[in-house]
Amino acid sequence: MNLVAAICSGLVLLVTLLYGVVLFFSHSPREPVQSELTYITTSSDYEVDPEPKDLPPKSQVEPLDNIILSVVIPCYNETERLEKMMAEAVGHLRENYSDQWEIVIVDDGSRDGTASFALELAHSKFELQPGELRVVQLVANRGKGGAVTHGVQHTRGQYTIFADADGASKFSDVDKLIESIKKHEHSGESPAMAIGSRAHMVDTDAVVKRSFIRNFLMYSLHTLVFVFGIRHIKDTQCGFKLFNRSAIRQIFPYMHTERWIFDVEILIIAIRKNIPIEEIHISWHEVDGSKVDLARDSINMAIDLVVTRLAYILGIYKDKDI
Ligand SMILES: Nc1nc2c(ncn2[C@@H]2O[C@H](COP(=O)(O)OP(=O)(O)OP(=O)(O)O)[C@@H](O)[C@H]2O)c(=O)[nH]1
Ligand SMILES: *[C@@H]1O[C@H](CO)[C@@H](O)[C@H](O)[C@H]1NC(C)=O
Ligand SMILES: *[C@@H]1O[C@H](CO)[C@@H](O)[C@H](O)[C@H]1NC(C)=O
Ligand SMILES: *[C@@H]1O[C@H](CO)[C@@H](O)[C@H](O)[C@H]1NC(C)=O
Ligand SMILES: [Mg+2]
Repeated sequence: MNLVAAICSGLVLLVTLLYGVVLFFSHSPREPVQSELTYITTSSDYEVDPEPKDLPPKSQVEPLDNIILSVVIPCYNETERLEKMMAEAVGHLRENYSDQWEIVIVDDGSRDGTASFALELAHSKFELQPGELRVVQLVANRGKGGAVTHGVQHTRGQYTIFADADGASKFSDVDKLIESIKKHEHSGESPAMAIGSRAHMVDTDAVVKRSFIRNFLMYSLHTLVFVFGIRHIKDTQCGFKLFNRSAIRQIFPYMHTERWIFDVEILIIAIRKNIPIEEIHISWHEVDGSKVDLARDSINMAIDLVVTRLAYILGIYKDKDI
């Protein structure tokens, strides 16, 4: 009897301790400040329009202004890499979506002038129409997850994709992603998402040429993700993920993780809510200038991964309004 009591109190202590540790490492993202709910764009005479305008509100069900595709680009110090990516994206958007698209740049507290650089490109290089490129500036760096979470909730399109500023993914593959979720479309909510996958490339130059340590960390992360329960998705980390409006409404208001592991949290929420996920092979190439700091970020990623998973199990993170 005493033994049972001892085991029970031991277990209670352990769970309490675990709860405490997970709570300690859990994230609670801050609300956006007023200026982060506005954007800057170019004006009709192609001058940069410094007057900030209000972003569309969060829980919008229907697309606005006939926009089909919104592209969210999280940027942190991207003056070196953004131009090439934007050239590819703008070219494809103009050709395949005429004027029914927008690009939302979320400048995550860059200190190299990424925001004005993007507007200058929009103005003098690509000659974009007002509103086609919107720049949202976060007052302080939140991390890629924070920037993406904020950006995708204030887009206008029927579909929204987030894509990396380095142009590592071939932008025109977005059409394949959209095509793949159309079969899930039926009357009513029908949330759906499609994610780019590099899983077919693990044996090719693009991956093999990465440093040994980089690949070692990649495989360790894959193993950890697998152990922590995302089994049927081969590439969770690809920065090329597309959502329809109801998927955005069901996933992003509930996000917590602001750093690299946010990709996994998106998938955890989607799986918990039975949102269909299409994993689509895309073309992808390694681009220099990575913002991932291997030593620091891989430890943080491992912690975030375990914490995110346990926080849902322990009920510290919730993905429903109660
Ligand atoms: N918002 C935000 N975005 C970031 C931050 N760090 C990186 N990014 C963005 O995240 C995207 C991917 O960053 P990369 O540095 O290309 O990451 P990577 O090492 O290439 O990682 P993989 O593409 O997954 O191999 C880019 O658009 C970056 O600008 C950050 O602190 N905040
Ligand atoms: C979309 O772009 C591709 C090239 O990536 C092209 O082959 C295709 O015809 C375009 N489709 C439309 C509808 O413009
Ligand atoms: C971002 O750019 C600024 C200014 O060039 C620099 O001081 C800072 O260290 C950069 N941050 C990162 C993480 O590259
Ligand atoms: C996506 O969400 C919208 C809600 O705005 C819905 O009308 C549409 O049918 C959904 N489904 C797909 C697969 O696109
Ligand atoms: Mg990259």
